Amino acid sequence: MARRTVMSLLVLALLAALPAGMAFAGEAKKIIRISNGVNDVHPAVLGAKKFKEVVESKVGARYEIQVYANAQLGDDVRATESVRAGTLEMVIPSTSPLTGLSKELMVFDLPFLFPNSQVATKVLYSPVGQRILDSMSSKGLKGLAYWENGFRQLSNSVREVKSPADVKGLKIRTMENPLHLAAWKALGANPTPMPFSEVFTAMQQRTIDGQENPVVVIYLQKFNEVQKYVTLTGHIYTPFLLLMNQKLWDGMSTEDQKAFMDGAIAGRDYVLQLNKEMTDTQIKKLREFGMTVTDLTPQQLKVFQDAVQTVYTQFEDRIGKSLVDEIRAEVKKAGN
Ligand code: KDG
Repeated sequence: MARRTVMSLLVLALLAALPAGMAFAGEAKKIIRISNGVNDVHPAVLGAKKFKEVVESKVGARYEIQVYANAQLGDDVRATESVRAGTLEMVIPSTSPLTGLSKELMVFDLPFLFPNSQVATKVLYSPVGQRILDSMSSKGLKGLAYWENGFRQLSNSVREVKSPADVKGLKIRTMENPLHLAAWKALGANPTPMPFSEVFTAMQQRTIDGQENPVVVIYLQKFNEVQKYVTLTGHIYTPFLLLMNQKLWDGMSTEDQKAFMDGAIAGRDYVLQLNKEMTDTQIKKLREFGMTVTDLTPQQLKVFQDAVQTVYTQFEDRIGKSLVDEIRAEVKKAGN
């Protein structure tokens, strides 16, 4: 047998003996870029860094995780399209701007659906929550986990809001989501959808009066510099999705997939912990910065809840009535 043929056979035998996905010394690591729209002090980005730490501690010989904040690789919709196309590896969008892709995700946009974060996480981690996450695979996206974005609160630069009457006529930025638009219209606002990266400038230039986001976003993105009033409406709880290109996931070894799942869960729990730790202190700090932060009484909150009930009937068929019922039953179960 020619020497060259013997050499080739030896190389082939060596390759077959290597565990799947193992890299040769010196072989380039696979770069996994994760995109998010918030800044690098936000829990989602810190969670992504935790994900990096865990994944690289297990399979760092083969993968390098790179975290990109501030929508550097595109806002939620664009970055998610890049992940689907395979030109970006991972993204952490809110569910709300992705409802054009999956109408089932809109179930989480129903106002006042979850009473608190514990119930929300129980429902998200339940079989029905997992089914919705898994259904992303039909869109070319592997859903690794739900992470918490959180309860959204209204901020604005015009007046203190205690009732829907105070919302009347305010130009409020919403995420790109028809249900959010309908809910704010029902409250009397003049809502306008916009990607997250444009929100600060729009408030600064007064093209919008306000926006709605969890306290950690309002505080960490320094919205207090361009907004005067926050009302703790907690009107919608938005999850983040930790998504990967499905083909990339399918091509990974079981060991690598496990390392990525471990990282996803560690990141998820870290985000929950940070949100919990940060929210109350940040409300205090926003007050110290001179913002008027308004707590609503249960009666005041009920007026908001009643005013947006119409969106349930308006969107039930679009989301799927059986899914809405299933989620509401799961909410009830989780609250007991
Ligand atoms: O990538 C995440 C953020 O861009 C976004 O989802 C944050 O809640 C958000 C918003 O209001 O757009």
